[in-house]
Amino acid sequence: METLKAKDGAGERRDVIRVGTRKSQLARIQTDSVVEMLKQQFPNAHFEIVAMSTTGDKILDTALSKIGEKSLFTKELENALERNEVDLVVHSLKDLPTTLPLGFTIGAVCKRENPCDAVVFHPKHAGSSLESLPTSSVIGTSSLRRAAQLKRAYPHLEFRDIRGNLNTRLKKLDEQNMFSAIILAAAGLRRMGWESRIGQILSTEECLYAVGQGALAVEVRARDHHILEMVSSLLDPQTVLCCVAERSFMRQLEGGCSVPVAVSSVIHDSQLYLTGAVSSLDGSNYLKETMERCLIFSDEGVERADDDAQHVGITALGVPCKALQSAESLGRDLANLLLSKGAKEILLVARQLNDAR
Ligand code: DPM
Repeated sequence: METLKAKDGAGERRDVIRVGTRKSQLARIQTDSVVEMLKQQFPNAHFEIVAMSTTGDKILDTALSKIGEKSLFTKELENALERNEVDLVVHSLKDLPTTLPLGFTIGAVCKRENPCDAVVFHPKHAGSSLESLPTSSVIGTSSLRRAAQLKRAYPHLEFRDIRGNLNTRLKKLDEQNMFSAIILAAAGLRRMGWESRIGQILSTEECLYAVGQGALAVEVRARDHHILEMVSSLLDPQTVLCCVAERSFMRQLEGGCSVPVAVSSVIHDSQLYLTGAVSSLDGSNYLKETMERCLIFSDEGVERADDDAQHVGITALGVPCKALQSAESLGRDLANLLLSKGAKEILLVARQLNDAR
C-alpha cells in the first residue's frame, strides 16, 4: 500500500482509475460508496465513474429466475474491464456467480450490512406483520428462495412475481392495489434511504438469506496487481470468510438464482457457523443443516499472507489462506451433507417446475 500511495502522491502516475457501474439508482449508490472508501484510502488518486446498462437492466418484465443466464448483470461490465475501459466494477456480491469467467476476480468484499430480508407493506397495511395480514393477501417477490421459505412459514399468504428495479417495485406496491407487501433485502432498502419503509425484518428462523446478500463486491482483472492491491484495502476479513463459505456451499450444490437455496453464517469465538437450506418451490420439501469450523491454526505464522489464489472467485489478499480454505471446505461439506439427504432431487424438481412456469 505504501508504494501505491507514494506513486500516486508524487504525481508520477496521474492515471485516472475508472470505475464501472450499472445505471440503476441502487448500483450508483453502491458504486459511490465504494469510491468514497477508496478516496479515503488513496486521497491522491483520481476516480471516474462509468455507468452502463446491462442485459439484466433491459429485461424488466421477466423474473430473474426465468432468464437463467448467470452473468445477466455482469457481462457488459466484464467486457469493459477486459477492454481496459474500466479498472474495477462494483456489484452486489449476491449477483455474482460462484465461478467468474477466466481473467476476472473479486478483489474485495466490503463489510457486510444486515444480510436479512425485509417486508415493505402497502400504506394501507402500515403497522402490519406477515402473520397478521388477512388470508390470501398477495406478497410480491420474484425470488424463489423467498417465496418457498415464506410459503412454509405463512401458509395463509399468496406469492406473485414482481420485477423491475427497487424504484419500480416500490411504485408498483404503492400505486397499484395488487400487492399487500413486497419482500426486499434490508441492505438495499437502507442504501436507497428507504429504511423507514421497512415494516418487518425477517429472522433467519423464517427466511434464510441469499448467498452473499448484503455485501458489496469489487471485481477486477485478476492480473492487475496494482488495482488488486488497491481494492484489497476495502476487504473485511470476517465478511470474506462468511461469503467464501456461502459461495462454496452454492457452488457445490450447483445452485443459482433459479433454485431455492438459502444460507446464514456467523463467526463467533473464531468458529464459523454456516446454515444452509434447499427447498421445493412450495416449501413443502425442505432440508436445512448447520455445520461449524474453527478458523484458527497453530502454525499460522509460517503461511504466506498474500496468497493470491481464488476462493470461489474471491482473491482475499492478506486473509490467512488456511482460514479461507477452511471456510471453503465448510461450504462444500455442508452441501455434501444436504446432497446425501436428498438435496439433488429437490433441486432437480424445483428447476424443472420453474422452467415449466
Ligand atoms: C438475486 C436475487 C435477487 C436479486 C434472488 C434472491 C432478488 C430478486 C427478487 C440473486 N439478486 O435474493 O433470492 O426479489 O425478485 C438484488 C437486490 C440486491 C442485490 C435486491 C433485493 C440488493 C441487496 C444486496 C436482486 N441484488 O434482493 O432486494 O446487496 O444484497
